[in-house]
Amino acid sequence: MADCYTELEKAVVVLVDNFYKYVSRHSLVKNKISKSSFRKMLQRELNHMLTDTANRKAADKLIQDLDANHDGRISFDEYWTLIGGITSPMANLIRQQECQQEQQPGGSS
Ligand SMILES: [Ca+2]
Repeated sequence: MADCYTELEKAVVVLVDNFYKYVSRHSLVKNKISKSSFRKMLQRELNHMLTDTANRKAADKLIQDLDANHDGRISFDEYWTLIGGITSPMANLIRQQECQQEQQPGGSS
């Protein structure tokens, strides 16, 4: 079935799969990522887009900011806030690059 997915649908599946990859399976708390697993995810999966992923203090600060209900774990909604936080500046960057390309003399016409 996944073969017929569009690029966007595949990207959504990747984002959802990535969350469940780091969910603590042996924990009594279901469907949430522990702090240590979240730190692991930052280092392994987001080390090009986020700086300081190996810095424990910076990672803990990020977890604190995302942990909306202060239970010390990252739910799917809280994880999604992180994804939004990463993609929003990326969208701005892509828009800026497109504007610069349009303004360059001799650019594509
Ligand atoms: Ca939480």
